[in-house]
Amino acid sequence: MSNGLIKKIRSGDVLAMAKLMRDIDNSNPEVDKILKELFKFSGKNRILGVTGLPGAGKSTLISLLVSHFRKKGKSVGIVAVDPTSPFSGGAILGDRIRMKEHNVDSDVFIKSVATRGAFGGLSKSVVDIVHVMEAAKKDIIIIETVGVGQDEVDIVKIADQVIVVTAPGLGDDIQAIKAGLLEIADVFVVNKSDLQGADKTAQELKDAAEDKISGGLKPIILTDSIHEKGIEDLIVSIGNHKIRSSYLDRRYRFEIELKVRDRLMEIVRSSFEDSKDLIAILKSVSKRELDPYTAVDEVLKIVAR
Ligand SMILES: Nc1nc2c(ncn2[C@@H]2O[C@H](COP(=O)(O)OP(=O)(O)OP(=O)(O)O)[C@@H](O)[C@H]2O)c(=O)[nH]1
Ligand SMILES: [Mg+2]
Repeated sequence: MSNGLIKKIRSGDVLAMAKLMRDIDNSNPEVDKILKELFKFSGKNRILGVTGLPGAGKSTLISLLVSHFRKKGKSVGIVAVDPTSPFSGGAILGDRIRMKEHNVDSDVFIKSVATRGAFGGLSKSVVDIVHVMEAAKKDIIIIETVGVGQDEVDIVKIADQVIVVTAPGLGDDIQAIKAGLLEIADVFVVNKSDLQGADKTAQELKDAAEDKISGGLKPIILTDSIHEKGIEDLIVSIGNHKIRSSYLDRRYRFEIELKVRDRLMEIVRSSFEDSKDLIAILKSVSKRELDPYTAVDEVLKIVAR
């Protein structure tokens, strides 16, 4: 049964992919079995993380990248985390329409993931969805996320190249970029270079990056996504990117830590429902016979058994 499904996923069957991703969204327990099988296909395709300030033009930029990749005959998977604005741009819209018409095969597969929902659900869903896209042989997988919350910043750790996008006119833009993003960026894009202040934004970014980043300044590329300027430079930078030898270590360490955290949380939560030992610990804390700090040690001893 799962063999048939895996075959379909491998062939990029849109319906099979969409169904599996829905099961991932709904934390269907059957899903892990399939994902285990799919793992052998992971770690071979390009994964780009596109993050940065809200409204900087990430989606517009991604649409242009996608149309470039499509011209080169590459298939693309996009994971959009909590998209506030839908994708625009002929390339993607065109493919979306084609997707609807054929419904069996598509070269651009877009999946939106909502941040609202279960604890830690965001990163877990994205990690699993990317595994499905890798198995479905998407040559390039792009993760779009707003770089504001910690979860959103962390998730780009699964990308082999991280593009941090900013733009002039977004207020205290550079300050708003988390230090963590400056660290994790492989390339910076100052989009909306058609607007006043783009050079100033680039300079501020350079200063901030020099302050915060050890080991070499990362490239800063100016783009104007509306008039399609500077995109070539970004494409070259993506093409030339040397994936760090430590990339897969970083990626899978993040994935394992995430899954361990989720699993532990689940065990602790359900234990408070049905484990006499945990309930007893809780009662002791409520009666103030035990402090919560000692309680943590006790709980960990029990769940690690
Ligand atoms: N002037 C100008 N406007 C742009 C440029 N790129 C994008 N925009 C506009 O900026 C707005 C936001 O663009 P999006 O691509 O949705 O930005 P985003 O970063 O994906 O936004 P969120 O996903 O909501 O964080 C849209 O109205 C775009 O048309 C550009 O290079 N110049
Ligand atoms: Mg967007």
